Amino acid sequence: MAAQVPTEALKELKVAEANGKGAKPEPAADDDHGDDSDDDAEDNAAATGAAKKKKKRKPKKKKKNPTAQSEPPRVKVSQLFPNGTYPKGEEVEYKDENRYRTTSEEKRHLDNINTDFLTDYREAAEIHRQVRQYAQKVVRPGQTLTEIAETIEDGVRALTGHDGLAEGDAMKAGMGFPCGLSLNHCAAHYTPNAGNKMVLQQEDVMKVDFGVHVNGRIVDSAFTMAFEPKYDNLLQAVKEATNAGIREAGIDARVGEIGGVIQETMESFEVEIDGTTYPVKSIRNLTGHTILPYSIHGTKAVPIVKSNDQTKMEEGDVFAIETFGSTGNGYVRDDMEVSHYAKNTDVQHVDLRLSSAKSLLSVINKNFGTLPFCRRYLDRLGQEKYLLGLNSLVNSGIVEAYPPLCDKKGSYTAQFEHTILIRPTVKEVISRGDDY
Ligand SMILES: [Co+2]
Repeated sequence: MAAQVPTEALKELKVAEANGKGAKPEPAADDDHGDDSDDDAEDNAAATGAAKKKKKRKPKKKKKNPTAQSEPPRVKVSQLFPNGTYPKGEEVEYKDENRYRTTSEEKRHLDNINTDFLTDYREAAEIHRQVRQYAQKVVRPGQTLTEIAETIEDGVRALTGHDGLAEGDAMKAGMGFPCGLSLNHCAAHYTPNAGNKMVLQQEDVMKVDFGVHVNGRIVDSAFTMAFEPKYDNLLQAVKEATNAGIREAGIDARVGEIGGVIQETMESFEVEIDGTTYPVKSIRNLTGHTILPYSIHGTKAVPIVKSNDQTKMEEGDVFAIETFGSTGNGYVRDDMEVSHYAKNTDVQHVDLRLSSAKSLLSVINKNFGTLPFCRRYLDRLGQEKYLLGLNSLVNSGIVEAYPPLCDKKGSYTAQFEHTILIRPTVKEVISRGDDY
C-alpha cells in the first residue's frame, strides 16, 4: 500500500531543493481425520448379525497431509511446512562498516531471540508468493475486477487458515490490507466496491498490491500485470527502480539518497506506446514506508525521487520499498470512489452521536483493529447500510479514508514493491520470489 507525501511537505521539498534545507515527508494439520466412516458402517453391520459375509477390513485409508499447494490455493501453508520452518526471503549481507554484522555473535543472538517475528513474517511472505503466483497464472483480460480480487483474497485467507468471518478471526492472520487492483493512470488504492462491473481489458496495465499478515506482521508487496508487450519498458523501469531501492537500503542508509538512486534508475528509461515515446517518471508524491505491527504505514518514508531527507534506516526496521513509474505527470491526486479505510493509530476517545457510527466502530475494532479494510470486507461480515456511519467515522478523524491515487487520464503507471526486514545480521527481502 502506497504512502503519500502530503501536499505541504511536497511544497517544502521544492523549497528545500532550492535552498538545500532538509524536507521531511510525513509520512496445521488439523483436518487429518483418517477416513474411518466406512469402518463404523462395517462394525454396525457385524453387530446386527445380519451379515454373514466375512468382515473384510479394508486397509484404513489414511488421508495424508497434502505436500503440494492446490489450484486454486486452498492448503494452509502451515500444513505444507509442518515443522513451522518457512522459506527464508533473500538474505543480503550489509556492506562497509556494517559488514561485521553477518558474523557477529552478538547480532546473531539478537536475531535468535526474535524467532516468532521471523516465523510469522516468513509464513506471511510464503502465502503472498503462492497466492500471487497463482494469480499471475490465471488472471486474464475478460475477468471482472471483483473476481480477480476474490481470487486473491480467498487464496490468502485459505492459506492462513483464517476465513476472517468469526469475530476477531481476521486479526489472527489474513489480509494485511485490501487487494488493490489499480488500472492504467490509477497508481494505487483502487479495489472494487459491491456492484462494481469493471472488466479487465487486454490493453490495461494493472497494479496488484495486497498485504498478508500473520499475528499483525504485514507483508506488503505488489507487482504490475500487462498483456501487451508495448508496456514492457515501463514495467522494466519500475522493477529495476524498486530493486535499486532494495539494494541501497540498509542500516544507516539515508532515505533521501535512496530516493535519488531510485529516481535515477527509473528515469533512465523511456517507453514507446502506440507511436509516442514517453519518459518514465517517478511519481514524486508517493513513497515507500516503514511497517509496524498491525499498522501499514509507520513513521519513516522512503521517497522515490531525490530529497534531502536525512532519516536513517535502523536495525529492527521493517520497510516496504515500493516505486511507481508513470508516463504522465509523475504526480497523483485523489480520484474516484473510496474503497480503502483504516482506523487511525493515534485516535483519542471521541464521543460519537450517531449510533450507526458507534456500532460500525465496534465491528472495525473487533475485526480489523488498525489493519486497513475495504467496503467489501464489511459486506462479507454482514454489515449493511454502513456508509453514513463510515463517513461519520472518517469525518471525526477516527477512521482514515485512502482514496484511489491517479495520475492524469490517458497515462500509464506501474508499481513493484517488496517488504524488507532490517535484521541485526542481514537485510532480508522477505517477499522475494522467482517472479520478481
Ligand atoms: Co506499501
